Amino acid sequence: MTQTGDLQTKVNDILSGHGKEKGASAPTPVETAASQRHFSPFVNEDLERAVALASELMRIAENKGGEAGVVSALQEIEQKSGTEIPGLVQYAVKLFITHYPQARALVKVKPLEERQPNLIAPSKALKFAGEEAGSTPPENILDFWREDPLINEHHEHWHIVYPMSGRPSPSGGYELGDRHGELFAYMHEQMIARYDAERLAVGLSRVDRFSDYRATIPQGYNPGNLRLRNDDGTWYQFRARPAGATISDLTGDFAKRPGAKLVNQEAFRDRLFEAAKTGIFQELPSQKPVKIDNLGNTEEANINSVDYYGSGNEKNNLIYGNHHNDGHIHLMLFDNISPFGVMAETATAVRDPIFWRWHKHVDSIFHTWKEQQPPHDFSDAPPVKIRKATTNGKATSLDIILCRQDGLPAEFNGEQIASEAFGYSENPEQNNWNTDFANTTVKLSSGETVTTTFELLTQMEQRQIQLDDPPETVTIDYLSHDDFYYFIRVENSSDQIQKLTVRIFLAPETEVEDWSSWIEMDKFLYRLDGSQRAVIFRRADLSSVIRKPALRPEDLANPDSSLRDQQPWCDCGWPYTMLLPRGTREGMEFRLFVMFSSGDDLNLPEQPECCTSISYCGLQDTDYPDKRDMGYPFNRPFPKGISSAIAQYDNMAWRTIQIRCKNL
Ligand SMILES: [Cu+2]
Repeated sequence: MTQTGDLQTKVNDILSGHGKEKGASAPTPVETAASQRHFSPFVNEDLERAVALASELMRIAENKGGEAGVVSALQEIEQKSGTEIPGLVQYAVKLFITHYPQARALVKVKPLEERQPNLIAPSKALKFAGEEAGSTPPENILDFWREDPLINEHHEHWHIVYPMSGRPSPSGGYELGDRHGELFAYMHEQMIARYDAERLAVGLSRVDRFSDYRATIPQGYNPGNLRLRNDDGTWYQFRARPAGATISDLTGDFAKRPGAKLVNQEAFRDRLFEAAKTGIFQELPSQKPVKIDNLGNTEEANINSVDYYGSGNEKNNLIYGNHHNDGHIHLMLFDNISPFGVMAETATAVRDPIFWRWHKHVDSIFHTWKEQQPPHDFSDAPPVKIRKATTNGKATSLDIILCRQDGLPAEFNGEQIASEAFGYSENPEQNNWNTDFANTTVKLSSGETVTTTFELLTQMEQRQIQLDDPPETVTIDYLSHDDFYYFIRVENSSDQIQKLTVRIFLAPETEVEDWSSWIEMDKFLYRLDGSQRAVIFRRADLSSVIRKPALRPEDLANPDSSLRDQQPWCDCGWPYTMLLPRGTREGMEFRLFVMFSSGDDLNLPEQPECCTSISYCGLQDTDYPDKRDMGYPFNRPFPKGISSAIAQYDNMAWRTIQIRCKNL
């Protein structure tokens, strides 16, 4: 085996907890009631210690340099095993690999379902002590979605890329990523918009925020036999949060946290809402204006909070507290009994319905601030025109055209189809510019055909995963969809070249007037010649929100597919399989929105297929690439309504489409 191969094996062993059992004949011990509490990245001092350890590894690696340096760093980490609280060393290794270029060039973090299969198995396969696992009805209808391994991996990975204690660095000066607070707000808000769309599809109402901390929580979550394996080979078993429980004042290890007492959490909550509403952090010794970024930082709370409490639990004179993190701690330890519930881990928290209720509450603080902001002034729109129409209350822009894979030739050139099938021509015989292509089949000069559609298709798929100890194969039901493509027509109203940012969003048809319901689907650059009438071709698998490369069911079912390895950073983002909401068996109406803003908004590297999710993860080692507020234009109220703004401006349009699940 090469040295790099050894290195990869070492990393795999640490992250899967298999290192320590090698050569030992006894089975690994099961540790259900931990004598020592487990690591949680929502506990500031735990994360600070993990970041410090990752930084120490960077220093070791840097001193020696090159591959030998990375080897030395990982040797050091093996010595640390057992000296830190369980779970911390694994987190430090993930931080090190993600944030240290020489390490990520040499080794990969394997997919979560390979590293820790027992942590992502569906609850239906995890019955424990005879009890039904999963969430209580009716929430269990969406267990498949909340428990999707790739969504959980996305959430885990995002927090590794954006640690709230700052990114590890050899010099020890920890800094947050660019616009961390705003992105913390935006990424979680987008997850909720997507979850809301799933809820509406199954007849549930949108998520109800958890804002009354004294109220009982009707939605329970039982993780069953969900467990993770620590780097020392011991297991950590998660505990159920029964329906009808309440949270209470924290005792023991967490008694000195700023928000340990509910009365303090309530005071922090009220002050955060007050700051959001008035636009000023009023209670600070010197008042500070509220911006979305410092509000996100303070709410999380991370090292750039306006009153960060630093490491140590002792400081008790906080004004805005540690609201979001302490909320996770209350909800993972609602009755002060260990072990923790799934809210303790970024790789499991989203499985629990309370995660969504908590984050909807967190989100409502950001929304309160956004509601106070002046509406966008769209007079800075580039001089371009996309046509729109309304027919019987449905949006029917003829410039928004979709094709599924099954409507296109097996091999095709998208740009060529765009101009031949849908484009403008001086020759009236070949001019298709004014045709409405709703469910139409077009014959190309090659003899092949192209069929447009307003129905996108999803389907439930299955794949197998292999559990650990004892080895057992379980089936995961998961959502996926047929590949699809956008063809968007736009006319340059000026004779000047226009560089454009194309922004695509989607919302359930019933929610289109609510700016918080819009799901970002994509953003990218396009260049128009003077007076050009162009048809933009865009593949959905290049979406700015998804991790790259896009993983399809055939990749997920193939354990040998190297596409599945995490290539730290590059592949941060939402899973491609979940790009579309599931819709319904009959077909659920959604609205697809397209907007053009100035191309100066987006600052993308030269290579056209930039690998990361620029929307949810930004770009590595450089500023967030979109100059606009995240979620633009749906990050502000529309005083006269979204429909009227769209009617008024030439640079935006929308179209009603359907999303149908083929095998529900
Ligand atoms: Cu999170």
